[in-house]
Amino acid sequence: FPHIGGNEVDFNERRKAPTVVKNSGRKPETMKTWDGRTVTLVGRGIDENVPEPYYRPDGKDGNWEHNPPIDETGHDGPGERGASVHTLPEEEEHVKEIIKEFGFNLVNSDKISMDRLPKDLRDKECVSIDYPEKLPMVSVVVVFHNEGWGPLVRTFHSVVNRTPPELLGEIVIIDDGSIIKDKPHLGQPLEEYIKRWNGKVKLYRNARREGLIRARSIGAQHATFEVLVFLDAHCEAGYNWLPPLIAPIARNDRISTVPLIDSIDGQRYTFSGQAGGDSHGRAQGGWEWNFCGRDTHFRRKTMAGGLFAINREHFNNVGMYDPGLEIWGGEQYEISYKLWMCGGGVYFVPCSRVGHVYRLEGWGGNPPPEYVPSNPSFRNYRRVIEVWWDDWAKYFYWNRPELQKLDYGDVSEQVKFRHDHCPHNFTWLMEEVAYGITDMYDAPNELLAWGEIRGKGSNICVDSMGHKDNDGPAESWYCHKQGGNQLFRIHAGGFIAQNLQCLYPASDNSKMNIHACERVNSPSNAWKFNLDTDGTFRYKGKCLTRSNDADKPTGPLTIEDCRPDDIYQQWEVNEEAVL
Ligand code: UD2
Ligand code: MN
Repeated sequence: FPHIGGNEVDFNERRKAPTVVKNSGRKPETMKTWDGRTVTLVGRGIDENVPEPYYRPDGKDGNWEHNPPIDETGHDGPGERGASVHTLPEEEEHVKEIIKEFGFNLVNSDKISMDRLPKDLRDKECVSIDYPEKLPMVSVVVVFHNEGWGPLVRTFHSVVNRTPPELLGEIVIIDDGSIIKDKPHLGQPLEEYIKRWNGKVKLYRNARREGLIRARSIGAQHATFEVLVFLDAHCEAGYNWLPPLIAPIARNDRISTVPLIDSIDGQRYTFSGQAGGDSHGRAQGGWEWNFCGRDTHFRRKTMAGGLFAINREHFNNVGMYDPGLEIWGGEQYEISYKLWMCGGGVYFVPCSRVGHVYRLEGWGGNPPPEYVPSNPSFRNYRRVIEVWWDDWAKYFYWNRPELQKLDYGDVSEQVKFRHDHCPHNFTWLMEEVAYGITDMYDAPNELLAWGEIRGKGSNICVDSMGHKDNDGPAESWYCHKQGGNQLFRIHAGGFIAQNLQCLYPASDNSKMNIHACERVNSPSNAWKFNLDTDGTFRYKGKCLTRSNDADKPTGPLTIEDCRPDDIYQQWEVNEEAVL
């Protein structure tokens, strides 16, 4: 493929081992670890010469607020300030295909100006903050793979339009192996289009798809300015988004900052604050014990997503992202743990807002991390867990026992980096950063057994039939040893779980439902497992029962009075069913 401004990049050739910098003439700082060793911190740390942001009591606009204000004349077309954009009936069929291909309604995107104004969702206090006068210049890094045109290009427009020109060094875009033959707009047309920015927007193409994680590290290696800002390829920068985001980094180069990510609807292109956040839409990143989703019950505070800013040298010093992470997922945990545990941190900056278009259902592309162990995310998760979680790893494996067999490659470089440079352990992270771990929803209950639940002496297994959220009953079906819908976990405290949901009898005991696990307040909504004795699974004293009809051995599972020596009420849990 043609490329601009550089050669095709082979990641392995370009990757350099992390080094410790001794910049600003200061001696590298050392710190004692939890186990009494001394490690060398990377990065400079706090620079007292950079003042903290200052809230103006006079209520006047802060020094970096757009001044003169952004000219709003002419901004009255579709989608301006986040006004809802509508699909016409005759467009609907085409829209469906477009969503399948790109994950967004590009027909509606094309109705909106590239220079539209976003909706300003900031707290009104944000406009009255003075940030340091002198701030570092940034390289905005955007990686993309097979993205649609409008949201991609609007990302560049929004950054150019709403970043003070003296701070915007460049926008580095990395085409991560897009298939130009299928997406011709990403070839010559994109190269022609970005010329309007006179070289500020630089395009590099990976020789092959590296995945978003290595692609970002490649972008960092092309970048030349002091601070890196990573954005997805379908973002819209908010009003005065950059100074608040980089001010904390100017003061302390060991910390990384995360803007508040506003959600842009992929159909109508409206803006809304984050779900799960407070009344201001302020949600902080977190993780569940199995790394799937960010359920509020399992929320752990103060972790980054994929949009963040970091001092470029510091990103290098911490070894960028673990290069063994593939395609998509888990890198936000890796970089967050690394930053916190190695003497820095991750901070949310509520006055910096960036809109992000979330993929719509029906997208045929890179899937979110559904429960398929072959998904590259799970390999990534294992790498992160094995390097950073210490003894806490058991909680992950209690929720994902089958992943203990998944190959995750070699992490010795990451382990060595941690050993040499990181003073804190995971317990410190949990206590000092994530805190609040006493609730039963926080730590999973111990895993007693996992695998298929097989009727004793039979070929019949408990099967969720793909149901969840109470949308249909779990039944019995022929054992297939493929895991999936027949993979269950038996947890102390009385839970039969699949993924993050649990099995419970319907109120009339005529069938089994699967839905969110219930808080156990009394033994009455807990299962009792007699795994080592009579093999019964009991709920409120009654037994889980499969069909005793030889002609119809599969079907509904019931809860019946327990009968001694009834083989149809006896179960075995076998780990042999995986993947
Ligand atoms: C979320 C994060 C994203 C990243 C990801 C987990 C937000 C708003 N987004 O992404 O930053 O942390 O979760 O890994 O927090 N891409 C490539 N190569 C690939 C696949 C994707 O370059 O092989 C690009 C893609 O075009 C996009 C970016 O990577 O610009 C992130 O991917 P996404 O937008 O599909 O995923 P999303 O928003 O769920
Ligand atoms: Mn995205």
